[in-house]
Amino acid sequence: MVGWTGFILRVDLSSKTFKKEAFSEEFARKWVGGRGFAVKILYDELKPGIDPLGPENKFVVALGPIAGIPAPNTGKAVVAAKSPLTGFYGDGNLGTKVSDQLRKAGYDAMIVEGRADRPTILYIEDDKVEFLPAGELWGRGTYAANDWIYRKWGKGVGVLNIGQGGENLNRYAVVRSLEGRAGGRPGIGAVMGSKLLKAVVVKGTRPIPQADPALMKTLGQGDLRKVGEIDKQSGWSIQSTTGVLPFCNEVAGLPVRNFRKTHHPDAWKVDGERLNAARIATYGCPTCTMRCGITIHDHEGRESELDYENIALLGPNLEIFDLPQVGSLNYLCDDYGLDTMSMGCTLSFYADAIDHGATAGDFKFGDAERAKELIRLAAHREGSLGNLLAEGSRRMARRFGRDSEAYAMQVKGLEVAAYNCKFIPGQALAFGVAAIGAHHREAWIITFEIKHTTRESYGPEKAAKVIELQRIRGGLFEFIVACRFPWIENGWPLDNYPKYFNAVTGLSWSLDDMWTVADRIYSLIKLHFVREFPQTDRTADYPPAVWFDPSNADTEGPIAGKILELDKYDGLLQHYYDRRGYDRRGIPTRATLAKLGLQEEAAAAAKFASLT
Ligand code: PTT
Ligand code: SF4
Repeated sequence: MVGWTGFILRVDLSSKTFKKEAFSEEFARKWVGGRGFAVKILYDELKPGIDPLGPENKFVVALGPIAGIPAPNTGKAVVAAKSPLTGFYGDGNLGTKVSDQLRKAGYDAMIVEGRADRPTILYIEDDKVEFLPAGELWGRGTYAANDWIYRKWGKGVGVLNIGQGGENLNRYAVVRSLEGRAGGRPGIGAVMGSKLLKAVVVKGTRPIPQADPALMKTLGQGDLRKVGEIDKQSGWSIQSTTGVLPFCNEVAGLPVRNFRKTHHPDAWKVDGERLNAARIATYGCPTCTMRCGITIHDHEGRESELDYENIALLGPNLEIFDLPQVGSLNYLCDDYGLDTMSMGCTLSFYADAIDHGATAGDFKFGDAERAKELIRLAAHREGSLGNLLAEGSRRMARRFGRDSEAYAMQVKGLEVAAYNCKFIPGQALAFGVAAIGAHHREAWIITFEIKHTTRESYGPEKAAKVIELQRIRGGLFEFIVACRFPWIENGWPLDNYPKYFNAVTGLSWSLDDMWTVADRIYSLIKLHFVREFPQTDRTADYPPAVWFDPSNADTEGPIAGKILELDKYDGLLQHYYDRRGYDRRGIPTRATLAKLGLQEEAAAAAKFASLT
């Protein structure tokens, strides 16, 4: 086996021991890496029903065969665990030097088990693993923790760390890395916190194994240059992801006021042009020539890195149209290590619930100062309100009752990304069937749907497009482990990725081989969900009910009087199931599982739920 290091590092925090475990060539070929490795490991090793915040959960960091090798945007890593927010497999993908450092240390993945007896920093250097006291770092924010780590070990090390959000088991706490990177939306930072693991620091000194290093060097370095040149011509990095904001506003797809409204005349105040004009610095992940991290001075004068999702969900969604104030909310989320997207949706849900009499409270849309205080409470689980906010919108709605779950903007417990699907059926489906809950990573169909098809259609072409995008976005880029932006934003051809994969592994895979792995991963994540929720049915794949409520339709603008229709959405969902080979409950059939080589996994699931 070439192209993989062939080893996983298994660390037990309870006993302070570690093992270097070899994995088989069959495992490597079947699951490739990243999300593939993570879901297979967690499916096999976690007993169904365990507490995600208990010592039985495992924190996995997984890399792919091209992770860390100089080639377009390979400086990424997948972090995964059973999610405290959703109750089944959850993961995220973040830019970090861990991508190359862990591989140079000799591992393609790391599994962290148990629970430390005191706050700990895990230090890995090649074959050495140390369990160091986190002492003075516990209780401090991610920026201070990162700086402390850089001072101690230098800037070359790979770092994953958490802030007060993860320490206090906020259910949507993220893992942070570098100056502005964050990943693991479904509470993977809280899983680190539950293990008293403040940070992982990695240093590796060996070469990453490659079948044809000379070919990979020519391909990788040449293509890095080309991607950088394309980016300069396209100008994408000028506004980066925030370039999409005026489009969403124009087509009535922006989340405003907890997604009640779809556009706003003041949206321009927080758009990509304003962001670029306020730019003070630019950051990027390792091996990237597109560098999309734009920072501005926030309201308090601190440096804050903003993307579209962060701006839309902490800005217009809360009816805040002051960019420095949005920067402040974002800064706090980054420093405390909270997911900006779930925090934004949780705050907007809280304001909406107060408006609708589901609870009493003093938070109003547009109140940036109170929002800052609420973020602090949520990060520290301070008081009953902090404890409530730290649970995320679905648990809050279940506590409030009064039909408030209809407007808790989440699917399977994960808050939705910043695309208001009141009348965008394909994107609503993409959220409904996203593997880990409503994440736009899986399929981002909105521009295709609005620019290239009929927006009104609930036809099979949209289900087919969602699957095509899931295979690329939620599949290929997550198991090969590279950033998808060169492809999605600058049209870098997909067939480059099998070329890189083949150069490092010596195999001759095509994109079709990649799609098989992607489908296998999707089916296994679904089995993970089914094992945890055996009574599940197709309603688990429905988006928030408010998008089907005629009384919630816009009264003016491009989609006035229009709203999603439930029976038609259900038909679109069926097109998706038919194409995927899932039954009417949305569970892969035995035949589908057999085709993907998942007979053993099916047998494990069949002990808990009936398979057809
Ligand atoms: C991702 C999610 C996103 S997706 C955003 S903005 W985006 C939010 N960013 C947050 C943040 O910042 N701080 C914070 N405290 N919470 C945040 N939560 C949100 O997290 C990210 C980029 C982006 S910016 C996107 S789309 C792409 N995502 C990729 C992906 O998922 N896979 C992949 N192979 N390539 C990707 N490239 C792009 O990476 P999660 P990052 Mg993030 C500050 O991980 O859990 O998936 O959540 O990783 O290194 O910050 O890069 O408009
Ligand atoms: Fe990171 Fe942005 Fe580069 Fe992707 S394009 S690797 S998210 S800096």
